[in-house]
Amino acid sequence: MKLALHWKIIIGMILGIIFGFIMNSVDGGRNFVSDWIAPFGKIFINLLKLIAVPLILASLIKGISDLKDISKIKKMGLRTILIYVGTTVVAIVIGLTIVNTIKPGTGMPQDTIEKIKMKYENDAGVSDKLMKASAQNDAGPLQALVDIFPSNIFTALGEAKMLQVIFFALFVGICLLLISEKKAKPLVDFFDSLNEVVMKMVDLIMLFAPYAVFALMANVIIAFDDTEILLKLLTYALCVVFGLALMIGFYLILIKVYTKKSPLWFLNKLSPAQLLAFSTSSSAATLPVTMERVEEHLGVDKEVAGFVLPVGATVNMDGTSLYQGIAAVFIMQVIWPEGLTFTNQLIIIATALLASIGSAAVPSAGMVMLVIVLESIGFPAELLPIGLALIFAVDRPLDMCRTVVNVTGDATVSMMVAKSLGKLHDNPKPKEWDDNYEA
Ligand code: DAS
Repeated sequence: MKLALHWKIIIGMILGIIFGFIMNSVDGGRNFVSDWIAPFGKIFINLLKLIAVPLILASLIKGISDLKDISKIKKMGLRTILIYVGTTVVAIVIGLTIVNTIKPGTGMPQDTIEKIKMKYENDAGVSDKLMKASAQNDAGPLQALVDIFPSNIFTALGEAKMLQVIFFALFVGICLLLISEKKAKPLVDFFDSLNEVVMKMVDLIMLFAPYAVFALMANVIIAFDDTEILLKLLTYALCVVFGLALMIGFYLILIKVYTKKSPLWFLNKLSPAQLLAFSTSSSAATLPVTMERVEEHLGVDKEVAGFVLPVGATVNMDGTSLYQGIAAVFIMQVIWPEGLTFTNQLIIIATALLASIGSAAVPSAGMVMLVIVLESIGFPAELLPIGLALIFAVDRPLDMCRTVVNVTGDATVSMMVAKSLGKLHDNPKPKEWDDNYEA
């Protein structure tokens, strides 16, 4: 019986969680997982990151040169950015509504705060996030704009600077449209075949996915070492998960109303990418699979998917924005209630929007940008370590959930943009070789 890929990944995930809990309860189990199991998850993520940059380059250059019409590029770019900003603002407003209604941080017992403070305030993970945030702060207001333009394409490719790779690919694609077809053909054909090759690499890498997800999930489970604190933060965590679920519902409404496609069909076809987003907590690592699913199973044309998805993985993080709205207000409810003004909540909407654009698509990036959001409302610097400590214990599972929403949001917007440009194909047929994927 041929199991569809997402069922194989789900089975790998469940077995990995069970194995992780078993290893948590035996002597030396944690070390065994981190020494002998976790590396297979890291290999898988490395392989996905290895092909992300060539895939973006190939699909974007090939896609843009297929557009044949530069005005369509402007239309696609404008619609993409507008819809991305719109969905991100909706996400933040949902998050703020939930956290101000449920008030998960109000009335937290002082001894719980002290216990969390003792355990996490000086944790290396917390100080690492504070350090990264201050590095972002030192940059000038337009640094994010300057960083889009590479001075050396090989450095941009080598360091996987997504926005710089996207800029370069757009630049090359547009120039291919501006030169004679005869001169452009060799380069277009090169990137066309490169795209085919990299897409095939995605298929081969995905054969490894169920085993890799087993390793990734086991490694996540062994990191949980304080269930008592996890339980104290349960209300906060459930607020985030509930908000993220509402966001998925919002996307499904957009899919149904705007593209007239069945929401269940959409989820079924996208699920392998969502499961990887959950397992890896990285939109960047998941990007090649998101692109393969959106192009070959959801019917979005390459030139739309090749632009909207890499841009989305870099600048559109609705799950992260929603989480930042909730986390910022939760922290204030616990240790800085005087900051809970309406004006500050409006500032949170603006800065969480900008922060999600600045967040890298890697695990726990959202927590680094949360510091920027807190500083924007004048949160006392001396309270920042405690603030991050309060949410640190549950950040990884929440990161896994918000990354799923980030990826789902990008796929939703790519379908809406494709539909608006007449580039959304009905009943796409994955390549006959894809017997790992359901038809
Ligand atoms: N893990 C990030 C991502 O890859 C999201 C986050 O940290 O909030 O999308």
